[in-house]
Amino acid sequence: MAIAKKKLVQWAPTDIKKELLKKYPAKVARKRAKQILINEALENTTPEITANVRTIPGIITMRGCTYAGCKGVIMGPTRDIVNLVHGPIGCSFYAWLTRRNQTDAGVDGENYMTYCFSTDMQDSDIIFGGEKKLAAAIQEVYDLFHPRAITIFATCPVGLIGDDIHTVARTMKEKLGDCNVFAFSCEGYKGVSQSAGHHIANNQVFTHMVGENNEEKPGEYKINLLGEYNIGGDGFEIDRILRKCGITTISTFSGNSTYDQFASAHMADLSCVMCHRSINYVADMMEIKFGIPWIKVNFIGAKSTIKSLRKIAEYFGDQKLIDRVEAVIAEEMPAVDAVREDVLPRTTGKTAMLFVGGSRAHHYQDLFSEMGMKTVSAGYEFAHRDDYEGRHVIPNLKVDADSRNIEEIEVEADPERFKPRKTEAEIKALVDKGYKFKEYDGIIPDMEAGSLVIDDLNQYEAEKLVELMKPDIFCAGIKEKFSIQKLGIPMKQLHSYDSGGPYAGFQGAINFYKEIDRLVNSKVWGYMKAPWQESPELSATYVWE
Ligand code: CFM
Repeated sequence: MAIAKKKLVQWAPTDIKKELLKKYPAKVARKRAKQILINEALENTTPEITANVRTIPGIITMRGCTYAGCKGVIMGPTRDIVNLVHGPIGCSFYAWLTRRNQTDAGVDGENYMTYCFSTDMQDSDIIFGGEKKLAAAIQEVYDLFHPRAITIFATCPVGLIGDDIHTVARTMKEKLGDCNVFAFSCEGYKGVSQSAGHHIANNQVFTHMVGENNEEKPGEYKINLLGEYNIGGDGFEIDRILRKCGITTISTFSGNSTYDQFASAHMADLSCVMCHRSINYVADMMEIKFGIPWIKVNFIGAKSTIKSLRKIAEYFGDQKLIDRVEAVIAEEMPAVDAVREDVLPRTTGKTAMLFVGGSRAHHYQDLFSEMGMKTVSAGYEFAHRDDYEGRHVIPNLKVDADSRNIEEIEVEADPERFKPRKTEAEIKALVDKGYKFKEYDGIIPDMEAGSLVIDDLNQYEAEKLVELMKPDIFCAGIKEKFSIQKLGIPMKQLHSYDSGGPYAGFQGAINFYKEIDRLVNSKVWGYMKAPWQESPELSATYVWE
């Protein structure tokens, strides 16, 4: 049933929380209460939220599985590596091109992203084992494409029957000779969400590819862009801006990435972390092993883009780069401001809700605030406490059976290749000026007091929240799209961007302003009731009546 549009939020946050929990059995309500937080300004501390815990069975979560995080999120956007799924065909089919990570084949022309590689396990493979079939599939891939690498992904049944995918991978790597073959134990059930899959993928990427190519790369101001997956072409827009500034991207993890980018990542002089959730530990490992410092950046929102560019320039500290960055900002901003000023009178004062993944629910608040819009409630599907409260909580994170399930790899300084990029005095000079390395404060400090921060929001709570707070726009994913629209509220997918984007960088901000203006000011939601529901004109009786 359509909800009549009413502007005023009449419910106090505490009452909203109570309403969300009211229908649950006592035990479930107690558990969910810890994941629903009313933001309050506390002196020097951030309120604590429970996150990265199992979803309660029976609840329709927005989350995905561990395999999705490994195969789809981290490895999916690589273009010259063949990603071979060991499992029933459904796991491949439903992960085939459903995430809008774009690729550009480049001069080498290699791009396997549009293919769907699977061992297509059958009942007999489940009963008698699928290792032989996997070896044959690897051979077939090699004979057909001769890629630099073939990676193998375990799906749930593979874990259950115990196929030893790592031994198959090692044997095939030796046999093939010139093709790197390695595997991921990323069965869907392995962790509480896709976040576990990110970790499994990144550990193997770091172990099997990073540091393989010691060739010096051309270019100045060399960076790694970590946690940028080129959804809707975001990465292309960021690349455009960085190139214009004269900054060289040695590797992107992993939007439109190549094998060689991973292999050369240790040749960069700074790691810039876009999505903290999916990759912050890689930034740490790069620093420990090779001496590359890292900073948090955000290219979502024009202001955030400017801030991030300046932060990169300040790190290198070269006047030529600092001037170039300022020139690019001055060149790009008039077009951004023109569109922003045009939409502002129509968007100011509107409200948004964002429930997306593990970083966008935070990043996109910048874009909305540039449009004068307020985020009244937000949360992540699978982020950890540090993404909510900031990295200072990391030492106190509870280790439970689920997190223990995910391997932490031990990294040490590389005896030959560890090279501090700056002297201690240089780092100290930057820090004294207020420069922040390895820092992420999370979503909570950026949200207003009284706003609702909710972890792992589910279908029921999403609908209830919309019903109570009537936001002007709701942002989440495809599973939420139509149930929210049926409530008469515009819904924007912030995973796939529906069919839009890019939304990163300067051009992305322009695209976003226009799109959100169109959505929140559309009159279509006023026509949710069909004319005959409002005033029935036809009536009839059956002949036998
Ligand atoms: Fe990082 Fe992502 Fe996200 Fe993520 Fe994702 Fe994604 Fe996302 Mo969908 S890596 S945490 S697992 S920014 S696929 S590109 S949009 S949930 S907020």
